[in-house]
Amino acid sequence: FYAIYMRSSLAKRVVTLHPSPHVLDANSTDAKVSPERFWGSYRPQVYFGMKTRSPRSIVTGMMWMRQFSDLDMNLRHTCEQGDRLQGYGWLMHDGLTFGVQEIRDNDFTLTTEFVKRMGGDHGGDWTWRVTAKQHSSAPQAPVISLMFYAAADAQGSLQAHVEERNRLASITGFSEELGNFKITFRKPVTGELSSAKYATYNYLQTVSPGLEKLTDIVKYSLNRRFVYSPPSGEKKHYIGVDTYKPPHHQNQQKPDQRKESDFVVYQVTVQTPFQIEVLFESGSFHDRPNQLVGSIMTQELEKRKAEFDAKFEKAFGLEKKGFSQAYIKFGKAALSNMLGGMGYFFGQSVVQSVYNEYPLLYPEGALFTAVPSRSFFPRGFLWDEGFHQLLLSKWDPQVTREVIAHWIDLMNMEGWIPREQILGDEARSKVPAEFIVQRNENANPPTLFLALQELIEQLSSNPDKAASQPTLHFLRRLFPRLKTWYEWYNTTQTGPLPNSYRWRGRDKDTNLFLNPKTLTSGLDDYPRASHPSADERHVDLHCWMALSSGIMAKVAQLLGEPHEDYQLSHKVLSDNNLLSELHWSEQHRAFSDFGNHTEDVSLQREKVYVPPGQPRHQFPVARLVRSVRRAPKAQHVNALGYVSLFPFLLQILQPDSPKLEHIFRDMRDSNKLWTPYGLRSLSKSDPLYMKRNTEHDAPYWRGPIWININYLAVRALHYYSHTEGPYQEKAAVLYEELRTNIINNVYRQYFEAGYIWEQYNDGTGRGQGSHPFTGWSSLTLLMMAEQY
Ligand code: 6A9
Repeated sequence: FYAIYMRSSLAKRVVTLHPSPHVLDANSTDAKVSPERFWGSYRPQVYFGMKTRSPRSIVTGMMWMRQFSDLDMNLRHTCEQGDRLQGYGWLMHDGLTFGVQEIRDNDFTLTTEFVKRMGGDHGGDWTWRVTAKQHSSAPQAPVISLMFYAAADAQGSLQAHVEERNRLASITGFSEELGNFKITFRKPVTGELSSAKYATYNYLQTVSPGLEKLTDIVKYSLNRRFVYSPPSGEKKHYIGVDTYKPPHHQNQQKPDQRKESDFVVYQVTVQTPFQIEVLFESGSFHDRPNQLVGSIMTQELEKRKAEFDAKFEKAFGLEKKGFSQAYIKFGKAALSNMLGGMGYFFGQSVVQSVYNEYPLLYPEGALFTAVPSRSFFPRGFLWDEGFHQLLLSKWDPQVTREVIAHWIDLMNMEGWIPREQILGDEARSKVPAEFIVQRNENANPPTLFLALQELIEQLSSNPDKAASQPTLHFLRRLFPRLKTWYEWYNTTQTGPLPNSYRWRGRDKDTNLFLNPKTLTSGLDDYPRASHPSADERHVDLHCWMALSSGIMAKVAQLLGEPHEDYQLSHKVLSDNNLLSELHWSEQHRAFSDFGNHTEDVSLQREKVYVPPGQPRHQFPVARLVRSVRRAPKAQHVNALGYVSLFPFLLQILQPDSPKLEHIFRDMRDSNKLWTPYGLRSLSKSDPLYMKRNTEHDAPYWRGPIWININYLAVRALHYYSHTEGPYQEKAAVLYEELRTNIINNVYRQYFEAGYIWEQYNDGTGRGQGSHPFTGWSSLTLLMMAEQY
């Protein structure tokens, strides 16, 4: 009985939040406390939409489709790579008051803009303006349907107000966080001053059991019976929202238990070019001077754009550095997409510890965070976020403080934070079931310390005491939890030898991978010891801990808290002799992991026994499995690549360390890490270079160029080139070359292929993987600005 009791109470630990006070007050994101940040484009997973920073926000959004197209179904809503848009993303976005986005569809471009206006008690008003223009290549002006909607999420109500038969003039509504409000749909016009264009109207007023169902509800309501009949042109049938009829096959599924909430869609169908405005007005905003529409909207937009341009130049100084307007435009897009990619998520993770038989639901929680990719992974990732905040802290340190606070407040009593945050139905609907569960042994690089380092540096470089207060106050609230977080790494991720570390979460019981993955390190399939074991030690984690202990010491010191233990850990972990003892391989002349390892592995087709006389096709296709030709033994791992660079990347190496010479040589060697587009993740001469991990698992961190690590490399080169030492000049030369290569390539790919990408091909420089990927790849802007 005791054993059972023990297990269940231990099982609860994983889903029990840490008891120390939250960094954020419970109401910190409420409209009353933080009105300017209440409304925002916090739905990065849709092409265009806004919501408030509240758990069950009313959401607003836009879908669109081209009429009379050969493509039968081209309804666009959530960002999907399968839509094959030529490009989309924010050109300008200040994270606070306005944004300008351009969406390039096949033969037309939609510009989606929003401006907010403060007033009343619920975060004020906003106006959207959508401008559509056909491409010069389009054979004729396309007819487009825009579908603007509002949807409630388990609370609040919406009423449709129809005028002139089918035209939905407005939606009024009420919710806890917004009070009363009104959304008005203006008629399309050609330009700001011109009169209304011919258009047809449809609307849908229905209910939805959850936000992830909105696209399907619209899709299953579409009907071809409507007639488009412009004054000078032929009559044609077009597709419009009608009444919602759930598809039959859904009957088999178990009925949705969730509460149904109001969902109202306004469809306007009109030929390009046109412009259309939608206004949100808060009922509590009484002394509104005028409506934010037409020329007033234009003035407001122009004002915000000018302010944005000025602030951008002040923060990043690209003009002063002599960058051309095209580069500056790219830089603005990089920043704007990271800001415009911020989301506010609410929900529960699904977690698993060794003590529970089945996955458990984590407590409900909120996360305000940037996301790596609006299309493919529009959700929070722990180590991505530290990189994101390196950029955002230069623009708005308040954002960085709030984001770190949200992440740290998600910590459980053990000190663990789930690595990938899949919160809420919408987020979950994008992730296959097998990827949802998060395990509490698993870490992810503590890059939030990089962001904290930046905040601390801002403190010391700013003589204004009053300006330091928000960060000091934040650090004071953060510190108790930060200690626990640091301790969690320092106890659960230790290695076999004193002061060594080991990533958990590698699968040792399989022969299905060429090299079992280390997802927790963030470098997924980067080669590690071939045979995972408790005897491993990982050099990247060692360096992360050296960095983290140093920042812990600094924060403690700033706050007047005991800092000696952190200082001591930092000293030990940064000791170059110890580092070499644990991780330098004389044989490979590189820093390396150590573990039970053999190089002699390959994937081989398994033999399938087919009894004589039986037809071959009745037996399963043989799988690829790993064959090990020579037994593993305890040794340094031969891989050369990003992991080998960590003592340099995180600036643990002393400037006079002779190891720098080897590192610089390998970096500059085109047969190893150097390419004209940045450093490749794994040496071209490595046995696992560009090798698949399984039949279905293409190489990921085994060659391609990743911008987060390249950012760290450029930053480290900058440091070593500004620090006295025998390799100072070499570092300066490498710095110039590497920085230029990366900037030019990411820039070129953006203009040629329409996106900032997840990674870049080491042979051609071409962008590949998810796109847009305006998470850490946007750090290119910091390299342009030379702000490290
Ligand atoms: C799996 C597929 C629709 C992988 O940028 C986020 C992470 C990084 O933290 C990590 O270092 N990416 C990098 O190696 C992307 C991970 C995406 C996992 C999604 C589900 C969804 O299918």
